[in-house]
Amino acid sequence: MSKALDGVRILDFTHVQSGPTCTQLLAWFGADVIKVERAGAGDITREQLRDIPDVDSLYFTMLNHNKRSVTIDTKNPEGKQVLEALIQKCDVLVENFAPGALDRMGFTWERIQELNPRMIVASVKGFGPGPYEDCKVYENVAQCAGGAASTTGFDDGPPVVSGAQIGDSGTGLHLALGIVTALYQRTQTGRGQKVLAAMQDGVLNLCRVKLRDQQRLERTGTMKEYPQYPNGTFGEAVPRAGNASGGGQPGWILKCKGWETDPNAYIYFITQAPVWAKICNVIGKEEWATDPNYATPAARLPHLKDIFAEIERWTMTKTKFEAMQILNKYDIPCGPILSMKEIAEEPSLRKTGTIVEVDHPTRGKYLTVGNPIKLSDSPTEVKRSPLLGEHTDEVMTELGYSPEQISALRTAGAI
Ligand code: CAO
Repeated sequence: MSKALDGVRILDFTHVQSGPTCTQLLAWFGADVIKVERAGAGDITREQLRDIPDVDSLYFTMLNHNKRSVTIDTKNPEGKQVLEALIQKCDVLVENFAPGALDRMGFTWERIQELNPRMIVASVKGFGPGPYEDCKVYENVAQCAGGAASTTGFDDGPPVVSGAQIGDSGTGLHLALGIVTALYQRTQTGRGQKVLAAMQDGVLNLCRVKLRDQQRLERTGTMKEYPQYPNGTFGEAVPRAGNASGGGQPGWILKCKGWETDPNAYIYFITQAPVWAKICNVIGKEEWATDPNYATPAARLPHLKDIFAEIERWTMTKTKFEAMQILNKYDIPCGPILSMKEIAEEPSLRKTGTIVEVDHPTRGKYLTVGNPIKLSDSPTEVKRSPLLGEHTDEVMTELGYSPEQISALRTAGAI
């Protein structure tokens, strides 16, 4: 079966996590992704957090599936010429170097346009234009600068970063959408364009509801769904909301049977208004369904702490899975806190290809997260990540270099 991005060639100049997340998605949708790496070293993540000596790390293998790897020294004049040939053959150049690195290499937007006016140049940077535009940025910096950390955690504790890589993988996703959009526009204009996804912007986009809350707070001085209401105090900025659900349906994380020894024996429980009477029945507080202090969502807001304490008395008598089973029967929205171990072993995720086992020539078998976006006419087959420079000869031959030229460039240290 054909793939959605068949025929699209990507010059993948990405490293670490944000850029590689983006190009991996494009590869899964069928693009030919040619990852350009530094000879001898490659993407720094190949050797970071290694669990097996001298073998590409899981960090690298899990972010670089379905790509080809070529090694080019792009600071070597002959290496630069190879890169120019690649620019002429590709549709998109994706990069997430520190600000200015591509220009310093000699590949300014103007130069790239000269070589290939159809080329789309897509970049992840830490910040957009402004006071921090020259800064190098990693995941947690973006989470802090994008508003996620100040709004995550508990009111009486410090800001907290999330385990979800919203700065890196989140921005990679934003960039991928920018690229396919630019490819679509190119079908009408015939021209390439620059695509920029700044990590601060990507995180802020995911924190959109918190900017909503900032304005609500400024207007009314309070937010009734936050745990600070009614007894705590609100300051000038959106506070950390603990595990509150943040929307119109109050929720909280509650202990389940076994919580004393299992750090993940918890359930997320939402007191959705339409099923309030069913919740009251399940937890044995039938009178709350009609008590004017509890019967309506507005009446419940000042009592949420007590309500969740009462529900927790019930959830603590059940495992998270037992509680799920019972609550689902009544359409009460809830979700178990799943550990990574439980997720890795979950058969339904294996069945859908969301968790995939991949074989690697030097590592052996390992688990990875497959393509979370499923297209009915463009199925994803997850293929192992390339070894460093595995496809240098193959790609050079496709670019028209003869075996003799390839060998001379290798001797010159260009590839
Ligand atoms: N041949 C020769 N040189 C190469 C090369 C190649 N094939 N590939 C890269 N290089 C060189 C670049 O030319 C550049 O050199 P100069 O600094 O002399 O211009 C250098 O390698 C690139 O380095 P960098 O500054 O991008 O890398 P770093 O490890 O110092 O910083 C990071 C890493 C991520 C902080 C930085 O790249 C960055 O801020 N990127 C943008 C934001 C981003 O994506 N962050 C998320 C990373 S994932 O957590």
